[in-house]
Amino acid sequence: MTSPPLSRVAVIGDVGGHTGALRRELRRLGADPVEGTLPPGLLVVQVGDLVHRGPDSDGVVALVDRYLRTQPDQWVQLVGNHEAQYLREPVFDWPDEVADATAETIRRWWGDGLMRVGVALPTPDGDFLVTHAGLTAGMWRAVLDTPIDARRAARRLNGLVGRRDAAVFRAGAMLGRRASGSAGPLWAEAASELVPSWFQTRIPFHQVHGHSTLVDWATGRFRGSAQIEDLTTVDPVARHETTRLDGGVIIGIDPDHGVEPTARWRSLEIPLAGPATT
Ligand SMILES: [Mn+2]
Repeated sequence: MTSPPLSRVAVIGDVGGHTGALRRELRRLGADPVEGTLPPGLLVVQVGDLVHRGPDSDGVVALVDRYLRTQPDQWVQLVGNHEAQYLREPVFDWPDEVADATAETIRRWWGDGLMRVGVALPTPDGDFLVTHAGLTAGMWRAVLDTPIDARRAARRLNGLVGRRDAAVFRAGAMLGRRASGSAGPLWAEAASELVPSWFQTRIPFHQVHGHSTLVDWATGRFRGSAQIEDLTTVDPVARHETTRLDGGVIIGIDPDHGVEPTARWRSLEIPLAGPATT
């Protein structure tokens, strides 16, 4: 049996244990979260941080596990720093923990290669690289050896797993370190590390990331330098932030859910021009 080609992608930002918010968005995209089916032609990419903050991390992981089991060609799951807490020695304190079975599911995804570091998406507007926190210029240069396209970048990022884990999991300012243009793809902070890292270097392809935001949505104010604000367009309804750089755009899509879910947010929907690469 052959499936129809995938014609569109929805990149879903951080979920943070909010099953209701994830189900609602999937339903809007034409999925049936009860039956666990995705509409033909739709690829879902979730950027990681499925768990913690909200009330039902276990439910979120179970929901995603169902899609990964039944429609693995239509769901790309990326790893976030919150999933990483269950893959290695925890690097930060977090008040709530997922159930043992949920932690096992997260480890199984990682061990089976069902949870990736990055994915490349060809679109009519050029190729996008999607990672949890974004690919910094320092990581692109020193660890990946300056890949010129998103497909190579995704392959090299995923190829680091098990060989150069320290680079994959490299922390940054969010763990109290000095802001670094070489922070890793699970940790780079958008305002202080990711976006500024590309100011001196032409960005070779577009990027989408979750993990952190340029705008403090509680106040509506930008974090970081005035330069970032000048280059960035904000969609407050979708909670998307698009920064135009020389060579491409960086789009942040973290809805910034807290203990309560964000009321209004959306996935980033883009037409697909070819198969995704991991
Ligand atoms: Mn994160």
